[in-house]
Amino acid sequence: MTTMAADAGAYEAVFDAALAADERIEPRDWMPDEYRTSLIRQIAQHAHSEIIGIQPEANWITRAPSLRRKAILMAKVQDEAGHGLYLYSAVETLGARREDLLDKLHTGRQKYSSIFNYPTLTWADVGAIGWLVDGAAITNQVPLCRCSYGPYARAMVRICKEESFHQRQGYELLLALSRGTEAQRAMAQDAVDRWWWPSLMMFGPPDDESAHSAQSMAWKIKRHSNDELRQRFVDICVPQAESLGLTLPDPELRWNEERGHYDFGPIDWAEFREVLRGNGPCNAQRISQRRRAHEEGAWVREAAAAYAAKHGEARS
Ligand code: BYC
Repeated sequence: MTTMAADAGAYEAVFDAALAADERIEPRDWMPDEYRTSLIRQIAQHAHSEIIGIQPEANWITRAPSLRRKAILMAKVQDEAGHGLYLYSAVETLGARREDLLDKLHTGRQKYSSIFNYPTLTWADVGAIGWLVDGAAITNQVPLCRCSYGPYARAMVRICKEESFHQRQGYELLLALSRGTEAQRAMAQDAVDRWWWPSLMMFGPPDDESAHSAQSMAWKIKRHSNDELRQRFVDICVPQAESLGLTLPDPELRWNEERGHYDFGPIDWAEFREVLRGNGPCNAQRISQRRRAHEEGAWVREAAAAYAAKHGEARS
């Protein structure tokens, strides 16, 4: 064995032992290339989702029905931009360059969550996104606070706290509509009907089709499979829908005493695959708007770089 091969073996043993002991892997630690690449893939996709996720909700800032609702929505959207910043910073600790990641997003070489390719047709959609989309995000992301990669896990702690507020504001918004006029209640129900199934798709493909789950779970990046988290989310939502006075659009939804979980109907995976292929209702609009925002923000990036260079703060 060459010295280099012996070194790599020793490093790998340290990495494996750290994972086995549930210790965190930090940026300067040795890690397998595939672990690094998979983390860059997942965290970049997550960061892109946060900033693309701004679009459907920001759409309603100018049309919020009261000053209070407008202030709440603006704060939420600002939080999402902040989540993007934490996550791009986390992915940079793995050696990825932010410009490259954004370029990959803008040219369709990296994904963002399928959920943000659906339109926000009414004010109630802001409530449905908060309740269901942020609710699904929390269910998926709380276990990521225990992810083996330190910077990602730490970013998730703060993100989850903020997402909890978002989920509550969505629930409270829908409750107000559901207890309002008949037209308001109908608007809330229609929004829940449209967002329910896409929210279940957020958890990713079924376990037997999930390309990355087994390896990601072995590396303790993911702690639960896509289907486990999806089931957990359904179980949480059913009683909440009842207290909201709204129904979920699934005639097969019923409590299964033996499993101790709610059974639910089949998910339209053909629709999910179409959205991932770029053929969802809003894919083209989301990307063109993102590209335009990036181009229009060029002067800010140039000014910041010039300022940093002048004050000796330029990053290598
Ligand atoms: N949309 O092997 P799999 C939020 C891709 S919430 C698009 O199971 P993995 C927010 C997957 O990337 C949303 N693509 O993958 C909330 C892979 O393709 P690649 C963001 C999806 O990684 C409110 C392929 O399908 N959250 O930010 O083991 C307001 C096979 O899947 C989706 C996160 O990103 C999807 N729904 O599991 C604002 C959480 N699902 O990469 C913002 C972190 C799967 O081979 N991410 N794909 O080309 C994760 O937990 C995991 O990456 C996933 C997928 C559970 C999403």
